[in-house]
Amino acid sequence: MNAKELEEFSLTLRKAILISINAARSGHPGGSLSSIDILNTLYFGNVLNIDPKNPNDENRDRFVLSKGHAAPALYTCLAYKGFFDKDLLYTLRKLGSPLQGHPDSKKLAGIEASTGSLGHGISSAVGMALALKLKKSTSNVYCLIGDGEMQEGLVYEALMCASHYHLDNLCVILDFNGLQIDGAVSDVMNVKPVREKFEAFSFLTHEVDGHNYEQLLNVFENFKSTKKSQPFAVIAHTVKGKGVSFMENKYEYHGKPPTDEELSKALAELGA
Ligand SMILES: Cc1ncc(C[n+]2csc(CCOP(=O)(O)OP(=O)(O)O)c2C)c(N)n1
Repeated sequence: MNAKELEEFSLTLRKAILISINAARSGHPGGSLSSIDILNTLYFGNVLNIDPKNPNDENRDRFVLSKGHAAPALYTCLAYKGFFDKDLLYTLRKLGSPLQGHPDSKKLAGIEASTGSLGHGISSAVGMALALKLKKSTSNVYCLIGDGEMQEGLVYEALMCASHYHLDNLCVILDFNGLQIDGAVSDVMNVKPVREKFEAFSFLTHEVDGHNYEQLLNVFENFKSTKKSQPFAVIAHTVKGKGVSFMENKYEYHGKPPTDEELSKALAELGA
C-alpha cells in the first residue's frame, strides 16, 4: 500500500484495536494507538519480508514488539495480514486464547518473541540480528521499543551489543510518545536526549513523525538501502492514544480499556 492507502487503512486497524480491548475489558489502548502507524507501515507498506503461509521461513524478516503491552496493535496487523482468523481478535485476553495480554511466541504464529517485561524484546532482537549475521542471512530485524522502556538498563546493554557486532541488519524504532504507565516519562525518569544516546552507541539515527506515512516509508527504505556496518535507529515522534480525541496524550489510557460508551464515541470519530 502507498502512504495514502496506509493512512486510510489505519482507521480499520485502530477500530479493531479498540473493539478487541473493549471486548477483553482489559488492555492497553494508549501505546497501541501511538504505534499502530509504525506497525501498519511495516506490515502493509511492503517493508517486512514475511509470508503468513510460511511463518517460519528462515529467510523472513523478524519483527519484535519489545513494548509487549501494545499486543493488540500487533495482533490486529497479524490478523489482517492473514496469520489467523480476524474473529480471534475478539478473544483477546480470554482464558485459553492464543492472544494473551502480552505476545506469546509459543501460542501464535507470527510472534517472534514473547515480550512484556520491558527491555527483554530488544535484547532478543539483538540476539536474532547477531545470529542472522553469523549465518550470512540477508534478513533484517525490526524492533519497536517505548520511551518509558528506555528507562530499563537492559536496553543500553542491547544497544551496546548491537554496535559492538556492527549489526546493520537491525532497525530499532522508538515510539517516542512522552508518556508511560503513570505519567510523563520526563517526570518519572527522564530519558532525553534520546538521539544523542543512539548516536553514542553508533546507531545511524533518523527522526520522523511516527504518524506520517511518507516519512515512515522513506525511513524504512533508507534503512534497507544503507548498510554501513552500523545498526539503525528510527526515533518516531508519536502521540499516545493517537486518533481518539479523548485518549490523546492521556497517560490514564495507558492500560484502561474503553467503556462501551467510549468505544461508540471513538468508533464514530474514526468513521465507523
Ligand atoms: C521490567 C518491567 N518493568 C515494569 C513494567 C510495567 N510497565 C508496563 S508498560 C510500562 C510503561 C512503558 O512505557 P512506554 O515504553 O513509553 O510505553 P508506551 O507509552 O509506548 O505504551 C511499565 C512501567 C514492565 N512491563 N516491565
